[in-house]
Amino acid sequence: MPREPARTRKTARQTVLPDARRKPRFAIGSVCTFARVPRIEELSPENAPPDWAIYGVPFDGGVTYRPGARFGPRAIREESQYIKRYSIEHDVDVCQALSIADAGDAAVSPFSCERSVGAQLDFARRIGDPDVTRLLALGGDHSIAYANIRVTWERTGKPRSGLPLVHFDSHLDTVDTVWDEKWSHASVFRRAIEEGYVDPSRMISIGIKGPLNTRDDLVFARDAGITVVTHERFRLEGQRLVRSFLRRIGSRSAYLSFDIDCIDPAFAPGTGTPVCGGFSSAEAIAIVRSLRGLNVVGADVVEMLPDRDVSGITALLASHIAMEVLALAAVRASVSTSARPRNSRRISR
Ligand SMILES: [Mn+2]
Repeated sequence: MPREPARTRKTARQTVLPDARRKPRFAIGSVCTFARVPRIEELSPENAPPDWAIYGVPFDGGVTYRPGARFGPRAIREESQYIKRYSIEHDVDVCQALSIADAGDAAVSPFSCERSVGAQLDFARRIGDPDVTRLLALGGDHSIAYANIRVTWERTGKPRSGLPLVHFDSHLDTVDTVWDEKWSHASVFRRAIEEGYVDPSRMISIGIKGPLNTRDDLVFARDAGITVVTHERFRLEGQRLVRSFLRRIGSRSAYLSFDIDCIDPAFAPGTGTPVCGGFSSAEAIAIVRSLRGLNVVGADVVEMLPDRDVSGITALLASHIAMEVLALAAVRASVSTSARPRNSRRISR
């Protein structure tokens, strides 16, 4: 991937942050928003609609083990206050390149995963301008990715082959049913692939690690053509596989789903289905940065569980991962505006 300098546009809508020298980073206004970005209702006219909207999905009714991720969005927002706007590695000012807003939390239906999907769909579809605004969802358990993927697919013109997807996780999340239930955090990509929202031949699952229940758990993913990069395999040839994946999808609109349990519990204990071994925080951030060039048009960061966290380290990491995803989008926005006219801000199909 050639490293073009990410020139920052001059005339675009921007994100206006409070001046940290006047209003310190630890001072919160009416609500605590992600990384101190404005609430979507408070965007100034010149910065509306936002290029990206962050929203929380406080739902954990889809878990197969420990609950509590419903409190993830508020923990991530809380720990995100010290995030800064300029990426050294990408040489891009994320807030200058993109207008970002916090849309608050989605409505959920705590007793029913399927009904909660409906509530989240209704909420997400109304955020910002469907032709402009991309969605980054903070979980919540991984089941909340389904609705965000679906709305992203709708906003990218419903590509018939589905969206390419970069998936970070310990688990494949392609189980058909658990306890006879089709909707859970273990089935999210199975459902999204069945419905055609995701292109499994353009999906890469990074950080998968066992042990699994049975070797049959791998069958669907392999038959569907998902590129499964276990944690062990990533150590051996991960960067090569990521580069070849990026070449294969080119500039197609892609979705990124980040389950915080791909990180070693030593670095991210605040999660509900922990598996030992895994990426360090630094490795995970570096892998996300290595996706530079990815045309990310929707994303989620999920499975952050504050009650199991220590000193907020998992929530802090989740917030930084979310910012790194926005930095990827900022790089694309900066490169594309230097090459194309200003009015080409619509989500590329
Ligand atoms: Mn998952």
